[in-house]
Amino acid sequence: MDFRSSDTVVGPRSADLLPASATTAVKVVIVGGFGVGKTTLVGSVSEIRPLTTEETMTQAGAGVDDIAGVERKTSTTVAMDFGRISLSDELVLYVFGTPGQERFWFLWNGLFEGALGAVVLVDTRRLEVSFDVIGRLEDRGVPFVVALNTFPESPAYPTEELRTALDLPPEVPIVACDARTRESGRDVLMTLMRYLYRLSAPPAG
Ligand SMILES: Nc1nc2c(ncn2[C@@H]2O[C@H](COP(=O)(O)OP(=O)(O)OP(=O)(O)O)[C@@H](O)[C@H]2O)c(=O)[nH]1
Ligand SMILES: [Mg+2]
Repeated sequence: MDFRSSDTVVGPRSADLLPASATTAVKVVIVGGFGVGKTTLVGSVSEIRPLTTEETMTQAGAGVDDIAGVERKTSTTVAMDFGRISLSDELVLYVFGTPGQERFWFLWNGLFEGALGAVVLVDTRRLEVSFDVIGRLEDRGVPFVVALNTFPESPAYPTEELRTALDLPPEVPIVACDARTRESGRDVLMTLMRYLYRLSAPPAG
């Protein structure tokens, strides 16, 4: 899809999608278990009004939606989140958030098409919801960084303890963040871009 062609863009004007100075546009995906803050992160970093596909959680989801630990949550992503952020004058990131609930995970295929990397958002109070997500990324061979979203009662584990618990290789960056603030979300995306750059750079020596 050519974001510059106004004919093909439905919704925001094409100028909203790609600033004139941008020379590189990169697609990244935010993944994570149910209710870890993916939609919040996309919304806080985006410079354009984020596109979200949130639906109210209803009684129909009772017994299907696992709300343990996130009892106050009233809505959930059913297709995707979309936002845009300029990390520099030239570099623009298109940020796609995935649905957290397993019954919507079949949508991952489309959301990962053309993506260079991913952020795994983790709620350290509910580490177990991250295991499958990380496994699926590894199966796909998509490079990722891990961002620990800080909630008020989040236990503060030492990073290396979390690395072991999540069975992450030593090179995968782990950073703390607050998905509600733009600066913090931006730092996470910068960490991902630096990591992707390191992976693509030829080894020194
Ligand atoms: N305290 C705190 N609350 C947060 C943070 N991030 C998100 N929340 C809250 O946690 C709830 C879940 O956030 P969402 O952004 O909807 O989570 P999600 O991962 O998109 O959820 P699904 O799409 O249903 O998987 C919301 O009520 C947010 O306001 C955070 O960093 N700190
Ligand atoms: Mg969501």
